[in-house]
Amino acid sequence: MKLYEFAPTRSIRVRWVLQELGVEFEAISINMLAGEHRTPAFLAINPAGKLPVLVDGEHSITESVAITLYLAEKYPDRNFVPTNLQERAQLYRWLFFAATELEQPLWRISRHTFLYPEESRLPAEVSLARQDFISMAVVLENHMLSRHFVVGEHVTVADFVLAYTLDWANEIQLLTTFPTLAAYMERMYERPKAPKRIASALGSIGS
Ligand SMILES: N[C@@H](CCC(=O)N[C@@H](CS)C(=O)NCC(=O)O)C(=O)O
Repeated sequence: MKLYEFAPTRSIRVRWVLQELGVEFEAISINMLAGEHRTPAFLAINPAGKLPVLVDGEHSITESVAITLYLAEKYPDRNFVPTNLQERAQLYRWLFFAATELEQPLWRISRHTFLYPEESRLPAEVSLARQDFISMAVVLENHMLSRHFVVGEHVTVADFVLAYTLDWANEIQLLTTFPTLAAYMERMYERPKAPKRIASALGSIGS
């Protein structure tokens, strides 16, 4: 398998699952700062020009959350996707929650802080998105008060996806009022096979 990645990005979610599974993969770094994700060669792999991409033989998969589910289902022995229908429903719930309710505000903040051209950035969007994140993080904070993992009693792909998303929030000081989420995220990154945190991955670019 080949993982097209760029260290500090959502690629971390996929790398995390691959490392936890202990499967061999070839890591291909696409330097987004150098615009390598917009070259014809990369656009042939993902016409959206986005990372991560997993290539498994003849199959190419995009969308970080979909890739984590694919990997978990390809290697079912680790139970990263619960077999129980009710637990699986909760897994999907929290994966969608991560990608829509938590990640989208974070993405809006990134866009209006440094991704859009300066003249297109709207400061009001940043404060609205911060508020949107906070009101949804309260829901997860309450859910995690007496829990170790987000679904059931064992780690699932939802924990890897959420931990990365919370680290992203932590990078922009959005976890300061969520001690349970901060502790959960730290606990997840203490796992022996955890990937680098975003800050450390950022620091490793070019080294
Ligand atoms: N929903 C997609 C989002 C992928 C995405 O936007 N990746 C960013 C890096 S984290 C990217 O490649 N951005 C390039 C661009 O938007 O031009 C996923 O989860 O895989």
